[in-house]
Amino acid sequence: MPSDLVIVYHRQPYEEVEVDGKIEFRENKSPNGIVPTLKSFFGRFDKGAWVAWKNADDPSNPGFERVVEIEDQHGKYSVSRLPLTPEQVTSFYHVSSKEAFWPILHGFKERYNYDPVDWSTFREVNWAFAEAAAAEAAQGAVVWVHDYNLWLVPGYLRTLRPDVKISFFHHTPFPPADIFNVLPWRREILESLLACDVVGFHIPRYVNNFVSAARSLLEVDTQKREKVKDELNAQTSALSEQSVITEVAYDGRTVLLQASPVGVDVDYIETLAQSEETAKRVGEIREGLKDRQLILSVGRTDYTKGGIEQLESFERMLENRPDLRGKVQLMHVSVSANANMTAYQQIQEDLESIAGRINGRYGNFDWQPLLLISNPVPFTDLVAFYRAADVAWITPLADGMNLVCKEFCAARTDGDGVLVLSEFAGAAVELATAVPTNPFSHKSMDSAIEFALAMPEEDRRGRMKVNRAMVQKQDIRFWAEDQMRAFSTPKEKTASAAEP
Ligand code: GDG
Repeated sequence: MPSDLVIVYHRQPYEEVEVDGKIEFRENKSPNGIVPTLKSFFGRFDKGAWVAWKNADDPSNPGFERVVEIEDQHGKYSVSRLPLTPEQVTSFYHVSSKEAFWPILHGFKERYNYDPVDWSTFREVNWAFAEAAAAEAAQGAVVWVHDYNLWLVPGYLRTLRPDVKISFFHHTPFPPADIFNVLPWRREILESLLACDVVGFHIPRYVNNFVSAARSLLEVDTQKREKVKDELNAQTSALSEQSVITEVAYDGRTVLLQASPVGVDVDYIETLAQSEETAKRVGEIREGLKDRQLILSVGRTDYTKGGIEQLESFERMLENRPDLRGKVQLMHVSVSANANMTAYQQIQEDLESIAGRINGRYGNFDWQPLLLISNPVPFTDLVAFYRAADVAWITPLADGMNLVCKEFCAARTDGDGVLVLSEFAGAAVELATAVPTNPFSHKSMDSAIEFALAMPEEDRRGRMKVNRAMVQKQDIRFWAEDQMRAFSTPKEKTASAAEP
């Protein structure tokens, strides 16, 4: 049966586990993150489908089926799994997406690696995703494509299925034209994106960057500009925009541009944070701290997340503020999603080396200043650490949104805790009362963390109240509703047509 919502995302929406020699499909272990959120959209449509890839030569799964039917808490949906060879995966994902696009999207021109990109493989893989989506989509269906590694899918899909509604969401930043245009395939990428009905970004700044890139290469007409909603421009000092372009016309079509910040599942996190088990765990953590202040940092091991710069700031603090030695503890959770890539291995080595130096220089029998955690922490534990921390120190050099800082605020049902947040996280546009910091400046990094550690309780609570209100308001459901409005689904249309 054709589907009226097709989600095209490179990752599969479940985990495969082997039970008695047979493969079973299970709900992803991590209840946070974007995958469960995307799946929850299926409940709003009559029939859903997901398109992902699967390693064709995976020896652990000889019974590989191309399309599987899944039934989980979100309903019934089918998953098309494109069989990619290991060479295709390396070329499409690790080389083109991670070595070429990722650094450019985050503004790291110096890390951009052009030579190994095999553009024909990138096109071939994107074409396969587009064909699979076209095969699943019902007449007039919504096809929702996610992230830069599928940049060419909208253009291909538009030629295969002119009838479908195509929406594309960027989870990363979108860089200014002079950085985006470093990509030799810039025109092809932009033309593909302009074949969409809707192109979504987290914040207005990325929308305007996209328009400036499109204008620099193509004859696009700006149709409409709107003042940025107050809640998205909460802080006058935030790196936001006063107004945002909401529509462009290109090649006889109108494309809606949307700034729609992804939120977190506040209800779920609050329930976890208030559970007895969490309270017990928080008690244990605090007891282990022996009255020390806990600074918590969580992020993937990636140069964009600013882990090295953060540890260096912590080292400077211990050097310059002897009075804080023995009084603070930094827990730095940095988990690698691409441990097999050289760039990420190097960061891991650098983190370990700085952590060793800090602990070697300042630690003693009673106190280890820095705990570096490189293995994933169960989400329930993470929430307990969010609750137990005095300060969440979230300092990416560039980040599309950053959900960790929102999870931290959601978990603080006690109303306490300080958030120090990089100005270059998309979330900084929303979280007006976080302590802002510029991770490229030693002075700014060092003063922000010291300011946070010394903040009086009244100020902490006042700031947390404002941030929590924003995280609660613009939660994951808020984002979902925003997306649904842009889709204007056939099901919703039927429902509203039936209203008196
Ligand atoms: C991309 C964009 C954008 C981390 N360590 C552990 C763990 N995590 C979870 C966090 C959070 C998620 O991973 C990280 O989300 P972020 O949003 O911070 O970052 P990216 O992975 O880079 O996500 C980003 C996002 O897409 C959504 O559009 O915000 O800007 O780069 O949920 O909790 N979870 C567990 N253990 C860990 O050790 N269980």
